[in-house]
Amino acid sequence: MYSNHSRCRACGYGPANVPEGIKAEDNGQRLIPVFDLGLQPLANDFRSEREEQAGFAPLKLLYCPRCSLAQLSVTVKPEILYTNYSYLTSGSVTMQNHFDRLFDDLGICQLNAVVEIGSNDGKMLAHWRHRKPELKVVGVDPARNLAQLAFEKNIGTVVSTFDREAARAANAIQPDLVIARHVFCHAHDWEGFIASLAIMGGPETRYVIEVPYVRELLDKLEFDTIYHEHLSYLSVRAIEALLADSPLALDSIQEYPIHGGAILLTLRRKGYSDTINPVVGRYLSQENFTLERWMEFSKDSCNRILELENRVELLAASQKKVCGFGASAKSTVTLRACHFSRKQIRFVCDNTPQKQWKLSPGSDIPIVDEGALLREQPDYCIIFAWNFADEIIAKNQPYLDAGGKFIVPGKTLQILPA
Ligand code: DWN
Repeated sequence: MYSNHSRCRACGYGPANVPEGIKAEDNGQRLIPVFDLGLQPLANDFRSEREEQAGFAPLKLLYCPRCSLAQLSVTVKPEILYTNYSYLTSGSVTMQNHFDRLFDDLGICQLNAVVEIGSNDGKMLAHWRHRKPELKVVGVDPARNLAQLAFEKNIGTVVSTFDREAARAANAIQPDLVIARHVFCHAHDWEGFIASLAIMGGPETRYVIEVPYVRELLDKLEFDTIYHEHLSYLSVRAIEALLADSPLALDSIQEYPIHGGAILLTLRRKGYSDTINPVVGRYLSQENFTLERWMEFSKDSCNRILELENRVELLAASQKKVCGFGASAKSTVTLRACHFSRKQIRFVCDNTPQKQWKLSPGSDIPIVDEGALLREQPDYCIIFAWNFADEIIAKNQPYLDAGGKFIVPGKTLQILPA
């Protein structure tokens, strides 16, 4: 199901896979454990009561003292995680607005062809082609079930994990932009990923990678974004370490609030431009993701988990009904970290058909439709999809009007209305 990972993906620091406790021949250079949630289910392994779950794997974060990259201690097999994938790119207004911002910021209107790596159900490519009907698009994604949904939108998908062969196939449309949104941090073979990107397009092609920014994770204690799909937690410094010996160079960086705070890295072929964008140097000088910072994150995150666990236990003890909203990967992490079962959380509402009437991974908590919130009118509802909290609160005003309260997890726990 998984393999152990002990050598830094960005800079190669650390031994080959030498078992912990055995002195490696290379003077004991090791990645340092900084956050450990123990054995955890796979965050998107939503199964019905009758189906067998994929299993559990260690969820432990390791820190590289050389380039500061944080990365998981194991790599779960991609075919287990993604062949039949429950996560659909959100159809929310928040996400549609993000697609429009990217369309404008990346100048998609002036382009002929776009390849998306990790294209999921083709939602973004379909949105962009709706704005520019003559845009040639193709996706790359390993999930057969999602490729079918993309096909129904008339979006072609190379059904494969992204590699050189998939890149050659997608390159048939000669893309002038290749975009990978929230997929690079899922990649185990970084060199292979960058080499596969460079197979596509031509001298002017832009390669755009959007990933959660580790500064936001540390600042906002986003511990629930740490799960087996996210193998690495990206800093500009780690990307620069990786690109040093690659055919691509970092050309520009933008930040967006999506998914709790993301950076958009634009890469170009080396030699495209002889001017170094000062923004890269600014990020490198500002980044300070030290071991001490990570140890503080771990302590503060454990306190956040305890605070939510105790708050909900008290509510359950006083016979209050509590549910969740947003059966996200984040909800799986939080429900397990807080040791919640149906005793504390009656159900979790979600609008994803592939998740409904199944169980939150590793628990007996059922996932139900959004309408259950009004039908059951629980006293409290925890918004696990906090990255969409504004939109979720706005669309559930009737629940609030009937006396319901939202609990919004974050660096500090919020209860609305106060
Ligand atoms: O990297 C990843 C990020 C980008 O997305 C993937 N590996 C996994 C996934 O993480 P997630 O599951 O935490 O993503 P979301 O988009 O935060 O999940 C939101 C969940 O909430 C979805 O299951 C849909 C649901 N939802 C809903 O039921 N009603 C969301 C909204 C906005 C709603 O109104």
